[in-house]
Amino acid sequence: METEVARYLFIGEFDPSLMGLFSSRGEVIWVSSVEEALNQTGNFSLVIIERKDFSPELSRDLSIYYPKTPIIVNGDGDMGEPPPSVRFVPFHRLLTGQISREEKLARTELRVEELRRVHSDAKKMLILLHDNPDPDSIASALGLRTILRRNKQTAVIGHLGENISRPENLAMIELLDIDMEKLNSEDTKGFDSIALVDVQPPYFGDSIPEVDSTIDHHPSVGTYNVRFVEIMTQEGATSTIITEYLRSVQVEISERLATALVYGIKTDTVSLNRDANADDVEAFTFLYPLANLGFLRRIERAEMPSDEIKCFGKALANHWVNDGMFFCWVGKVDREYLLPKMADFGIQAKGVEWSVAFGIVGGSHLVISIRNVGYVKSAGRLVREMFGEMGSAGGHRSAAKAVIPLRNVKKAIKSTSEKRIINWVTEQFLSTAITAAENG
Ligand SMILES: [Mn+2]
Repeated sequence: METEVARYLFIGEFDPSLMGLFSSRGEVIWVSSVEEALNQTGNFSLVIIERKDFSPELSRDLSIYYPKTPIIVNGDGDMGEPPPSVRFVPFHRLLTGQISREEKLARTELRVEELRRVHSDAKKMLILLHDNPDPDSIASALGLRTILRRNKQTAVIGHLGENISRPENLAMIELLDIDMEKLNSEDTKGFDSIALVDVQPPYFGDSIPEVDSTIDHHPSVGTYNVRFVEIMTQEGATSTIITEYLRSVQVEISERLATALVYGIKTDTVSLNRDANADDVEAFTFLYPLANLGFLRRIERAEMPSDEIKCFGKALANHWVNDGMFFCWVGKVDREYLLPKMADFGIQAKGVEWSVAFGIVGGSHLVISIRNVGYVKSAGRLVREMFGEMGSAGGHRSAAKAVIPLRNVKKAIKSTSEKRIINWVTEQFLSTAITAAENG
């Protein structure tokens, strides 16, 4: 088959730079009048008309001469409805959009340079995650290591707290061959600098040394001093911030890193459904073609052990709904991931605006996982108000959790019996939800 060279017909007074853009793609013919336009021979791939030269009559004449050629007019909605096969496109706005995108990237690049300087002197640094590393935090750590041009010898990815338990997270770590170290607070002293991703210094209290940089999308709690801080609460995932960083400095994003970041954005935004904004969608769209979709599928259908499925089923069967709130008591569990899974499930119940799953994790902490439908009071704010004084509590608009040491529960309600805890948590939510509703 013969491949035809693209031919563009410009009618009217155009900025020569615009034609410059097209001449790299094919032949450009530029005429100033309609008569000239209708005197051309051969066919065109596209006709482009300046707005003041356009009229419906002209487009009709052109369609007779060039019946298979689409027409684009530099114009917008105030020119009325375009005739068939004509599109109005405001060129100046297209160019401004592109320029503001470049401006944003250039600005981000300056930030990345600042971040690189903060860690440049460290021989060995630590990228520290919160105690229950989730895909967003793991992917962000990998991305940060790439941004800082480091490897597993010069930048250790670590976390305090328990072993990772969620099957999907284990599958992610295994399939993508991610090296993570479980540390205690003494270990954190052995590094030349510390970077936090997806978490902020107050989370750790006094258990770690001074932090050098923080990148997060959770709201700030308390004040702290770090040399570099990037908090973007409008983003659905820290992976989105990291992706923008990577793009601004034009480093190559490996298949492994792209897969991790896609999964990070996907889980933190529940497949772009929860707290996702245009940046998350943009980052996701950029990464998706670079990711290994086979791995992604295998991570997402990671296996759950049979005894946990039984526990899940039993707890769900015993759920109760009160005032549009779904409650699910899970009892004693070893692995925390069951709670958010159940809370996610509960929010799908009919007529429900809030979903609360709670239980005792590791025999020592009451963990409460909360979801809402998104248009009610912020879940993060609600749990901070209710439980902020007793333990760690926080999250986003539609997803949050509280972790309260059992000894603090005992102080508050003089008991740690299951029945008392269930009643207490239920009452807390029902009374606070009522005030939340009154305040709109
Ligand atoms: Mn996150």
